[in-house]
Amino acid sequence: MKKQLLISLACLMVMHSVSAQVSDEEYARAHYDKFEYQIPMRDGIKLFAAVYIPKDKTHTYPILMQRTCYSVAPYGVTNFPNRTLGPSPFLMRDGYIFVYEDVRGRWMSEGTFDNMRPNITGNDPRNKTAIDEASDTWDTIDWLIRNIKGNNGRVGMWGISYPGFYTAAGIPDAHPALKASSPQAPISDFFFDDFHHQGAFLQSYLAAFGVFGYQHDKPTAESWYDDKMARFSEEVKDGYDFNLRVGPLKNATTRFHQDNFFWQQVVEHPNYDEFWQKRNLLPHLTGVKHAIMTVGGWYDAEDLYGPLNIYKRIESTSSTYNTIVMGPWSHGDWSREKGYQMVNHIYFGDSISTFYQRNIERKFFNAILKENQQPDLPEAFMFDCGLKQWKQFAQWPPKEIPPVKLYFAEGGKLSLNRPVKSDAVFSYISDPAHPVPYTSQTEGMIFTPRRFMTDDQRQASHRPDVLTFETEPLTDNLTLAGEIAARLKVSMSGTDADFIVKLIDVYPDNEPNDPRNPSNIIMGGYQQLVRHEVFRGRFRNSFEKPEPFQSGQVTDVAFALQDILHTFRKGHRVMIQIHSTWFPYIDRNPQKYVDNIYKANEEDFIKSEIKVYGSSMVEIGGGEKLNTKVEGVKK
Ligand code: PG9
Repeated sequence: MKKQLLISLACLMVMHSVSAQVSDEEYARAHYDKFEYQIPMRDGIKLFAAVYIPKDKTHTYPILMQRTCYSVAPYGVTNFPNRTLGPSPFLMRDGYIFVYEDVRGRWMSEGTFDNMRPNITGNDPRNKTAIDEASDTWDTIDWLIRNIKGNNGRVGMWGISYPGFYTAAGIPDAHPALKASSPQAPISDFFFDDFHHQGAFLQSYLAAFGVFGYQHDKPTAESWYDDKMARFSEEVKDGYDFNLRVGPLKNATTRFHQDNFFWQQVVEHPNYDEFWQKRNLLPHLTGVKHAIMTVGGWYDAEDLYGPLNIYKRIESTSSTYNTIVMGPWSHGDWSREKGYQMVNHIYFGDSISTFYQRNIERKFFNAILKENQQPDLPEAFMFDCGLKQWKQFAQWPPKEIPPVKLYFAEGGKLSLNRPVKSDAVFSYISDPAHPVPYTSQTEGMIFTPRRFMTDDQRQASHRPDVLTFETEPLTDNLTLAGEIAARLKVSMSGTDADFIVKLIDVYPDNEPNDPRNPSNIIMGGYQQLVRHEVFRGRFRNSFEKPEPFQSGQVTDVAFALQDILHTFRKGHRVMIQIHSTWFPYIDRNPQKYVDNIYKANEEDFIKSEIKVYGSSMVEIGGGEKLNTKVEGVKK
């Protein structure tokens, strides 16, 4: 008997080591069968879904679903993706029924696409005509539960970025079988994430419009917009120079997007009007009854507002299990493991994504969907990007970390928690013809910029149109946590302006270089971007009703930068930079007030002397809701 036991143990170990060596695709093919369905929605439109079902029929399984505008390819029941099924290899091996669905109007699904389709509040599941992403999610789940054999009646959803939005958009009026949703890097409002930051347009997204601005005329497995993307031919090596030569955004319309319905909508709705407000998901996230785990990256250049505000909104309107995870990641890094985690030049640690996948995400879904338990996870699982360690908090923002106030003093000094005499005036000439580059590295016309989020700001520090303030070297570690408010007092010679505020971690001169850096960049004195935000000054009193500045009049401009958790180590300095152009990350403000910057003419772009008064300051943390005091957005 003992001999047999030993033999079977040896076989098991061999099988395990073999299974550990097979690729995710090979594992999926060996353990899952694939099916494809056209699922009818309440209005008769059919949505295409690819369903992967475990071959082992001795168990029932939860359903884990992703809804996407980016295609559920590969199409065909014999074709499997060359990556894991589901959010991670761990969950694929734990056994789930994985469902991927093309959303309405995209790829193999019928219907008409709408960016961030507005949610119809209280959309009664039996209402036959009113459809939105919540009703499509409800109808899909109802059909799956009734038609997919071997499911255990419990459904989870996950998705990153736009699929993160669809996960969050499925939360209102959720189907009773939906028990666990994990919106990851979710978009919540296109006026504050992706295409805009607080009213300023992200010109670096020009090349992305092709993906979202054309309807397909019928369900198709082939891309119908590739030719539109080709307009930004890859030989554009320097996006700064290319965009500067494009000139005013009205030229972008004629050159690239004349027939792009989404571009036309962006151009015709430059303010936070009803078009954008009804696409804001946050007002609909009330009375949530199932478990939510929102995930994001501290260095996510595309969707940072979304995860933080979806978590906070649900926390303030619902009593359900609601948690947040924020790691040292760029957009979607947590779904990939390269062995070590870097964002541009900055190293954060080894196997951080694997830690998250195995110890956080897997625990969340298995506890709720398999064990019908509440997950043993903290309210906020947050990575301190300065200490490079995970921290757990009972609430976010944390009240236990004291707030920090930063005041601007003469001589480029930044005063820590000590107000300075406020009659100082700092000024610069902002010239749209010579804008501040958003990155120290040349980048072409990319889908979206990412590396700049931890980029070195030394080149910006040397520019006369950038105000730079920094503390003395810290005598002890200083942790900054939570929301950030910039409270500026400004005046200008023009009648409009943007304000970019940046929080920067300045490394000591003796900081060693990092061998992992392919560019072997000098890390001594590196000025690492920690957090930035852009604010289009015309929206200072209302995002819906912009106002010009009165030339020469001292005016308050207060706005929120997104949250951080960053310990500035002993010997480092804290730095703040302020400037008014950041190109081509954001479009240039003419600095002469015009009703619609997308239609401004060359002659509207003027130099402007910007003054920032000494009573300005930046405030970090303290737990109170700084955002609500400064963002001026109707929830
Ligand atoms: N949020 C990402 C994105 C949306 C729209 C344009 C460009 C990027 C994403 O879905 O990947």
